[in-house]
Amino acid sequence: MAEVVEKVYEQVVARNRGETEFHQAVREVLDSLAPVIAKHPHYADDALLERIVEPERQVIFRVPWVDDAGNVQVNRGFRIEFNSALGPYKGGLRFHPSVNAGIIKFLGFEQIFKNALTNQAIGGGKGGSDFDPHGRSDAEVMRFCQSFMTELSRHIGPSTDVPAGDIGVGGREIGFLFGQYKRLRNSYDAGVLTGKGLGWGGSLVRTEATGYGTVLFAQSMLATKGQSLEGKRVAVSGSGNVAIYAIEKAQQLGATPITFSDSSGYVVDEAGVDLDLLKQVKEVERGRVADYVSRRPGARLVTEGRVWDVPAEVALPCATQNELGGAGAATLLRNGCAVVAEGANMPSTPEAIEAFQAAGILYAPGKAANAGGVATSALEMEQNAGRTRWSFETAEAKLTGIMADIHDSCVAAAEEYGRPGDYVLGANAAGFTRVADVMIAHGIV
Ligand code: NDP
Ligand code: 2IT
Repeated sequence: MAEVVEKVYEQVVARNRGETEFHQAVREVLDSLAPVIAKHPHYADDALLERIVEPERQVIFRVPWVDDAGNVQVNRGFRIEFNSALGPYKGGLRFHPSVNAGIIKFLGFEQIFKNALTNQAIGGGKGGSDFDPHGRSDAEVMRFCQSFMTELSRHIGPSTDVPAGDIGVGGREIGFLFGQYKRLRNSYDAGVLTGKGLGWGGSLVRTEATGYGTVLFAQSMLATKGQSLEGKRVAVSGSGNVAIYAIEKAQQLGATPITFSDSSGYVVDEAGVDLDLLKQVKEVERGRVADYVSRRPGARLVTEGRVWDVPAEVALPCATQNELGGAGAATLLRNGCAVVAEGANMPSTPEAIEAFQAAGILYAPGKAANAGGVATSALEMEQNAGRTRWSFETAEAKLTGIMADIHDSCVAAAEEYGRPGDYVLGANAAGFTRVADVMIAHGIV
């Protein structure tokens, strides 16, 4: 059976040359599927595997815009509409200089299975641009977003494709994107984007959802061992949307987050992160982690090595792909780390995952642990369609229920395919079978 998946993998590498992140994401899913296909061989019929690794549509476009100095800048925009079996394509937009087709494809591929795990009616997609918002004025970001949306608007819609935020895309960018979409279409389609502001169709809890969900997932994993987050030291990477609200929920559950980072280094705050200060620096001032240290006695900035060098019982990688490698995993394990839950997408390298699984610690892949963000986006779509607004408590209760269900689906699938406690197999198998069953029902499309 392994040959079937091997052949599909080789084809993916041949067809998508040099797109190493995409190869990595496909490899992980296909490896998990070997036992699924051995038990249910019909999932390999009718080229289903070959179809699921091939995006339904890929859009790549020019994004010209004028900077504050009057110079014309040209970026590249992407939207990969990967799979619409379960619902409209759904997934974020990433603005970061590293963005290329392979990165958007890996994110779109992961999104298919993540979205299936939420049990909501959302397909998988992803988009973005190699535009770097760091150091750009609000006016520059607005002009970029308007140009980006002028092209993207041809391809999206509340029942077709519904983008949201990701790295470099938050409330400010979603506002500019929505304003331009509304102007171009002359239509107030609130459900065309999620992560909107609360005054114009946004959902309470969407801002917090990814970080909160990641910590709730870690708590569910610990509960299987009769433990909780109470009193545990937590190492968090990143200092953006996901990291900030992972820290907030970990604190609410009695844990002590002691680190965060950005691309300039990481901060260790042994007294526990001062969340109000972190939000002020990152969300209000759009500053760097050094700005926190300069105002927080006892906190230190480290510019060598990785946040994983700091001893902690729980690790929450919340920055970017492949930020936690084999060396980081070895250090975490040596220092007694017993739980890793991924707030970011694919932050652990294959070597790191192998080390966590060999050590038998609790390890949750991003497509399960960070699904709370997109799940709450689907709740936002639901509110938009019903022209209604839920309270914070209602939305948070729904998020909590969804994260518990995802956890239980992963546990059940891992047991069904003979690897109890393997959340990678569990997430991939549970997500895949939901999508595959619907693809079969829809015929060869
Ligand atoms: P933000 O842009 O809000 O924050 C990203 C953070 O990660 C920043 O601290 C940034 O530092 C750091 N970072 C990004 N790229 C790099 C890099 N190449 N090297 C070092 N540090 C880096 O993004 P989010 O918090 O929204 O996203 C973080 C992760 O979570 C991503 O993997 C994203 O795909 C994933 N995710 C996000 C969801 C969401 O709802 N927002 C949902 C599910 C997953 P700096 O500013 O210096 O670049
Ligand atoms: O990776 C992700 O799941 C996201 N960036 C959120 C996607 C969404 O549509 O809310």
